[in-house]
Amino acid sequence: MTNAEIAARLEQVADLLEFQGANPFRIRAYRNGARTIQDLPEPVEAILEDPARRLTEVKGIGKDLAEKIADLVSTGTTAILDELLAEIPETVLALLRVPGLGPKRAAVLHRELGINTLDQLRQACQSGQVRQMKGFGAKTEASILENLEIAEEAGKRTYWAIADEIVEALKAHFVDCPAVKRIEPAGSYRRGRDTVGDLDLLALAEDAEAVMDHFARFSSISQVLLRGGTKMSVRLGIGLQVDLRVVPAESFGAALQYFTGSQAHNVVLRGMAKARGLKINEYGVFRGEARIAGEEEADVYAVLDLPLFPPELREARREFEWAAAGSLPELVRLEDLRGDLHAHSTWSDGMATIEEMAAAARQRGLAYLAMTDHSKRVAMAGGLDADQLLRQWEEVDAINRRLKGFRVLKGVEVDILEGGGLDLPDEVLAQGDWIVASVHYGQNQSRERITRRVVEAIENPCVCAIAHPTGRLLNQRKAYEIDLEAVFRAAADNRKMLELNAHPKRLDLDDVACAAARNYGVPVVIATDAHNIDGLGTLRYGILQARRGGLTRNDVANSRPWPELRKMIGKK
Ligand code: DGT
Ligand code: CA
Ligand code: CA
Ligand code: ZN
Repeated sequence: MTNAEIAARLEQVADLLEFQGANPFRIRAYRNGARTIQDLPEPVEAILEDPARRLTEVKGIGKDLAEKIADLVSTGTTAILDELLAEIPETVLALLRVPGLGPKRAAVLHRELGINTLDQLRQACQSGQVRQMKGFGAKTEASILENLEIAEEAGKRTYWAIADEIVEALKAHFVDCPAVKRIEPAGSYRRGRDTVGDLDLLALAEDAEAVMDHFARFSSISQVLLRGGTKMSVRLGIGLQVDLRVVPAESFGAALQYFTGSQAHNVVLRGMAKARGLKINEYGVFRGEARIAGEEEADVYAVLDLPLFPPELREARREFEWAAAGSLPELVRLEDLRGDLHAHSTWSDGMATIEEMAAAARQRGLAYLAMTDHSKRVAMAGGLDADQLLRQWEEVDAINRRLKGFRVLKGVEVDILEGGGLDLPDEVLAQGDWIVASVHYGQNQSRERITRRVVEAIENPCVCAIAHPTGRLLNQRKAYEIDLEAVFRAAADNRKMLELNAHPKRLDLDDVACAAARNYGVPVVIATDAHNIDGLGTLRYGILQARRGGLTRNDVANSRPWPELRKMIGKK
C-alpha cells in the first residue's frame, strides 16, 4: 500500500468520525496522521519491513496510530474503519466530498432528510428542502448545488504528487526488466500539470511482450484494461490509469514528443511541419518516405527550427511566440530557491519545533525559513494571540543567536478577518520580518467583499504577501470568488508579493495566475506551508507550476538571499 493510499484511508476515518459528530481532537489526530504520512519522503512499507525500525520513530505518529497503519498495510483496512463503514451507508461518503457541505452538515441532511446519495442531495436542493433546514439557507443551498459538480468530478484526476510516487515506483519496478533500455513518463505528468487524468509511460525496448509481461507484475495494478501489440493500459488500486507504450529506438524521441503533448501544442507543431512539406507523428518527422528525425526529441524540434521546449511550457500558450522572438524564458529551478517563507511549528498546528524546522530547511540547502504560525482566529489550529506571537519571536531571536549561516524569520500567517482587517494589531505585526496574510473564514462571501478584504490586507504596510490567494483545494474546494486582476493591481501598486503555495493539493496561485502575476510585475513567492519537516519537501511541486507560468528566477522573490528580499519588501 502506498503512502497516498494509507493517507486516504486515514482521511476517510476522520471524515466518517466527523460525520458521526465525534470529538474534534480525535478527528484531528487522524487528519494530522494522514498529512504526516502523505508528506513522508519514504514508503511506510519500507519502515515496516525493516526489523530495526519502528513507525513511531516518525514524528507525529504515536503508538495507537502506528498500529492502525500497520493494520492498513497488512490487511488493507483497520478495525475502526470497518466499524465506521458498517454504521454509515457507503453512498454517504460521496456527500462528504461536496465542497462547502462538510461532514457535519452532511450528517444533518442525512439524519433529517434521509439523504444518502448525491442525486438525492441535488433533488433536495432543487426542491428547496435544504434551505428550510436549521443552519442552512438559500445561499448555502445554491452553493451546494454549484459544488455538486466538483464532488462528482473529484477523484477523476490524481494529484501530481501522487502520480509522481507511482512514477518512482514504476521506474524501480522496471529496473530489473532487462528488455527495457529506458523508461520515461510523458503526458500531463511530464508537463507538470497540477493533476493528471492518467499516466503515460514510454519504454524503449525491442521486445514488447517481455516489457508488458513485466508491467503486468507491478503490484499496485488492480485491473488490466487492454493489452495490444505495443500498448498496455491498466488501472491501479487507487483508481489511476496507466498507459504503457513500447517504442523502438528510432522513434523514441518522436514518441516522447508526441505523447508529452499537450494536444494543443502538437496541433501547432503539425501545422508548422505541414507548412514545410513535412509530416510529423509519433514515429518521427518525415519528408516523403524518409524519416529525418525521431530518435531524439530535440531533433524533432530542431528540424522545425524550434528549441527543445521545457515540457512545462508545451500548452500552446506563448511558447511558439517566445521561440519565434528568441525570448523563451529561462525557467526557475528548484536549486534557485534560497529560502522558504511559509511554515508552521508546534506553536500552532505544526508537528515540529522551530529549531527542528530550521535544521530541516537548512539540510535542504536553504538559508532562511519564515516561521508563520496561525493567528488566534484559527482557534482550531491553536492560533497565536499578540502576546504569544511576541514570545515566539523572542524564541526566534534566541535561536538565531545560536545559528550561523541560517536565519529564522519572525513571521506569522495572520488571518484576514470576515469583516475585513487583520487578526493582529499593526504595532505587533510591524515588529516581524515577514508577514503573510490569508483568508480562512468567510470564504462564501461575495466576490466584492472577499476582493476588498484581500486588497485591504495588501494595502496594510505590515503585510508582505498574501498566502494561497484563491483558497482552492484541488479535487475538494473551488477557489473562492475573488477578482484576481484587482489583487494583482493592488499588489503591483503596493509593491507586495503573492504566494504560490506549494502544497500538492493547493498549488495556489496556479500556473495561469503565475503568468498573470508576471505580466503585472508582481513577484511570486514559492512557499511550502509545511506543518512538519517533511512538508518542507514540497517546493518542487510549486516550482513546476511556476515554470508552467513561465516564471524565471528573477520573477520568484525567494530566489534571492534574505538581505535582498528584505530590501524588496521595504523592511529595515
Ligand atoms: P491528462 O491525462 O488528461 O492529464 O492529459 P494528457 O495530456 O496526458 O492527455 P492524454 O493522456 O490523453 O494523452 C497524452 C498525450 O498524447 C497528449 O498530451 C497528446 C497526445 N495525444 C493523445 N491523443 C491525441 C490526439 O488525438 N491528437 C494529438 N495531436 N495528440 C494526442
Ligand atoms: Ca495522461
Ligand atoms: Ca493517456
Ligand atoms: Zn499556513
